[in-house]
Amino acid sequence: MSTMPTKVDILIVGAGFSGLYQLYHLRNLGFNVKVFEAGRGIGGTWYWNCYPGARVDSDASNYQLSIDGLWQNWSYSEYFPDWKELREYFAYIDRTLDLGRDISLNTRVVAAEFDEAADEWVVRTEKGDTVRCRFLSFCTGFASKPYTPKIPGLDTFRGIMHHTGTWPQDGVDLRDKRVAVIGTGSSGVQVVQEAAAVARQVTLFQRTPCIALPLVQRKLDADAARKLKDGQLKTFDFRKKTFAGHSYSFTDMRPSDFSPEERKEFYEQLYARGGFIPLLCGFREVYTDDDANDWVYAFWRDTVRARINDPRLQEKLAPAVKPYPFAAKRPLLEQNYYDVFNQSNVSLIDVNENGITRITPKGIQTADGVEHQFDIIVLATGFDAMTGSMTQIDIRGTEGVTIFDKWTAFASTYLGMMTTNFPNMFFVYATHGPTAFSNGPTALEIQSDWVIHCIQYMRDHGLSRVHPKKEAEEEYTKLVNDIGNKGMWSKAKSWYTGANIPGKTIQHLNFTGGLNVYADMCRENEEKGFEGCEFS
Ligand code: N01
Repeated sequence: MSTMPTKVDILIVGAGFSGLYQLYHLRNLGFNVKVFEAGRGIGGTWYWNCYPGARVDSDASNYQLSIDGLWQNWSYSEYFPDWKELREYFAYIDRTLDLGRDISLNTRVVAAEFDEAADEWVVRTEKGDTVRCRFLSFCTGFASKPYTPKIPGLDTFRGIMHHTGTWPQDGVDLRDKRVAVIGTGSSGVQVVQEAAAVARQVTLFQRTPCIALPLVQRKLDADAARKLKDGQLKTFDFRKKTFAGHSYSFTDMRPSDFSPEERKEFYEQLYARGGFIPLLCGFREVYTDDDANDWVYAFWRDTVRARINDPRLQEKLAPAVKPYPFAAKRPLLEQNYYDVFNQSNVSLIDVNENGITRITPKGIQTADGVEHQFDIIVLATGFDAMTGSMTQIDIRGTEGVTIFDKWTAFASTYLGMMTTNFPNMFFVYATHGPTAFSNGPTALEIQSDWVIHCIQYMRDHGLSRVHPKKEAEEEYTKLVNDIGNKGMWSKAKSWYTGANIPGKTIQHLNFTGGLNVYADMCRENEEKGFEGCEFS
């Protein structure tokens, strides 16, 4: 791959979907662009998250870039591809678009400082290399800073212990092992399913039950793939016009339009279609109306309980009383998660009743004094999401302020892509974008197009510096938080609001008004000459 440059027009940090999309387009516009990637391979999330069972929850036709010449010759073999196939897709992107020559792998950016005299960023890597660039684009995603809770004795464990977000590239064999999984988010659920099939014993340490919807996996044979391809251009066009960037969206139907039996039948049909369909094609009122939310939760709970034999586990996994509003935490997708708890090799410890007191050399000790012995401990404990991907880097803008200093008390951005005092710096699929509420490729393409056009505009107008006006940033940040407050996201503790990280300010970190609304805002902003930005 690429040799280390000393100066480029644009430096992109991260070789996931966003980084590759931007590299391709900016290079075609004649800019000198390089990508620095911390991993030894491209793929971003799909490089790091190679834990057993890792799989995307967007469907095949939506989980791809819309670059012409790329989509025509690629088909996934499953409707919800796993990490291995996603890596094959990334390799295909690399080959087809000849991107590798501009990507430096194994190159972690640790610091960046804005040189005010030159209007340039000076970027430093972990190995001590320095590169100057006019524009700096963070394509570091929303989940690149893993979170590990400070459990006493963590470093004393003598078995194998890994966080799902930094899983060893050569894998860990779970066969016939005693496996502990801490965490019940998307990562924990996927590991449990996979481990249950091969491990001698799987013990899940649960703090909060997750609300997982059926994935409904399907193989995509040649005929199915051709059908998706026939509709692909329509999919790319339509997905930008929907709330969550998928090729389906809410209808105008309300719970009151249905009798209780019809309502149930309607949701059964949505469940049978799988994925996020029940979430995004059901009643929109679920997000604002307590009764509608209660009804959908009860439907989910009863459907799940019917799959679990043990009444104690029914109550643990799908409690009678809803633990938080339906969809207030990110819903996840499962294949046989609830069924595996009927197996004799799978058990659950509720840490609210019997907390983890320490990790020991042999396993995990709980409050009742029992030492549970394990060969492998899987930390599926999530991420310092959204802001963490950037605040973990020493980024210094004008006046010596770091992004960590600026965002620690309260994150503020303009359009979820720029922030004042950090000129010529962009970020996408991150803080204040439609990020967690959208299909990745749709959101990052909308945002990246805005970034690319802004850079192009500056070149065309002979400008060397841009940053958002303070008032514009304040207004946008207020909008993000005002819209967020109208939903029920604050009624659950999750990474949506920073509540999963002890001490982190609780705030709305995503634009929850809908990707379609966000896309319109970006388009109008661009039509008005990037209103709210200050150029010089
Ligand atoms: O992380 P999470 P994740 N003791 O934050 C628990 C994407 N993703 O990696 O709920 C015990 O959701 C914590 O408990 P609680 C996707 O967007 C996608 O699973 O806070 N438990 C929670 O259960 C996803 O939403 C896929 O009470 C502790 C879990 O750890 C996002 O990444 C796959 C604990 C963390 O869940 C993050 O998902 C993977 C403690 N001290 C990830 N501390 C796809 O399928 C934390 N927990 C595409």
